[in-house]
Amino acid sequence: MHVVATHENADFDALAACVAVQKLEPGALIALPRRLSRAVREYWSLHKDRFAAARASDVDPATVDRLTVVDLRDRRRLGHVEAILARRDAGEEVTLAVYDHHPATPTDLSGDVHVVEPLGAVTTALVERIRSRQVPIDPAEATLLALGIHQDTGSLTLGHTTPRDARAFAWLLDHGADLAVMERYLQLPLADAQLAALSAVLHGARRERVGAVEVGIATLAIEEMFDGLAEITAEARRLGGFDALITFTAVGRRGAVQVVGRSRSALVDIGGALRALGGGGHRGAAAALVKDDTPDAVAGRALAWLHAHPPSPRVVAEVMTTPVHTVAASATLAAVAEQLAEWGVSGAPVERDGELIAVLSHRDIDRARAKGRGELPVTSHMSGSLRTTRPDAPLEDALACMVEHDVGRLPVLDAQGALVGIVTRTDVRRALYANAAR
Ligand SMILES: [Mn+2]
Repeated sequence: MHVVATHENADFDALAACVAVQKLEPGALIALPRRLSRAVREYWSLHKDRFAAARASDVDPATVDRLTVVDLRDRRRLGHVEAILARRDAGEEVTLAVYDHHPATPTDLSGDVHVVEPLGAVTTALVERIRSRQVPIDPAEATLLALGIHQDTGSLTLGHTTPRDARAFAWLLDHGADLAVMERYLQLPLADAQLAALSAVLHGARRERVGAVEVGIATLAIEEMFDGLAEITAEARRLGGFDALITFTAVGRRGAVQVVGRSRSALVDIGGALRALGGGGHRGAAAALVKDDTPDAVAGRALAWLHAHPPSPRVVAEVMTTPVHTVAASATLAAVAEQLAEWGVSGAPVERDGELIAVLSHRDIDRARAKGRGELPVTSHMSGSLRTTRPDAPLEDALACMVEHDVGRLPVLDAQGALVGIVTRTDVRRALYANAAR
């Protein structure tokens, strides 16, 4: 018998990949883990009669001669099929296929068929095979496969999304994937227990400075495990404006701590921090289950890892323009316009007696000259208050300052107050787009 297995708390990418294997290999049986994520459980209760599946615990390991694992390959997280893997270790005829898109861990399985690619969703790799082998799929199947890609890529917006994910998704739309059904399962309203936990996380999270970013740490204690801790962590990170948020939830009295982390993946490698706790995941989304410990102790270990691997966001000094040309407060607007043209810049800080008093832009000057005031000194047309930044300030802070005060140039002052550079909209944009591509 051919069995397809995936990780506990199966999400749509995991379930979709199982079904995709079944499309490619008719006769394969999906061996479900003990827990499904909340949205997948809702989906499954309405669709289970469409697919050949059983609980992994109901599968007799002695009957299995082929095992395919999808959306993971870390053996520590495959306890529910461990008996099958043990038979393979013992030299019995069990072939193993692996389809995954997670970063490597030391306890990874190596399959006879081994497909591991850095895709946004592992479902993408399987959809590509369905497509190239021209395996027919119906709209309901297309919808499930599209849900897998949708959920694991944050609807094609998360940093690890690839053009291949988008192409596979488009192909599924061509094959009848239903957006209304997808929306239904991607936008489940929170249950009461989840709303209470979300509010507790938002109110109780403490903000920890790690390097130049802010990491939220929230500890919770609940009587019984409920679904959606991952959704809550993701929502709380977004709503609370954290660069990363990790929730540590003590479940019941057994001393197990469920850890869920979410981050802006370009900034913080939350997967690395949670792998250090024995968990798994991506840079932006990860989870771990730690037994026999307390939330505070586990939080301490996660923070220690992050401090040892501090996120290094780009700082102003990396992108600022230097040296800076300044103009004298006593100069006329017309003279400054000439200077700016000569320097090839569109604005400059204004100095009086060696002190920075304002920033003048080409636009300010054009406006004044249009009213025939070109011969007035620059001090007559300086608008707004002076905003500055520092060389070691995170670029995000400089960007926030520009947006909040609607200014296009920030003079950069060192700790002694000396002007060492200037950062412009162009500089910030260049860094912003390069960052997104990383
Ligand atoms: Mn996945």
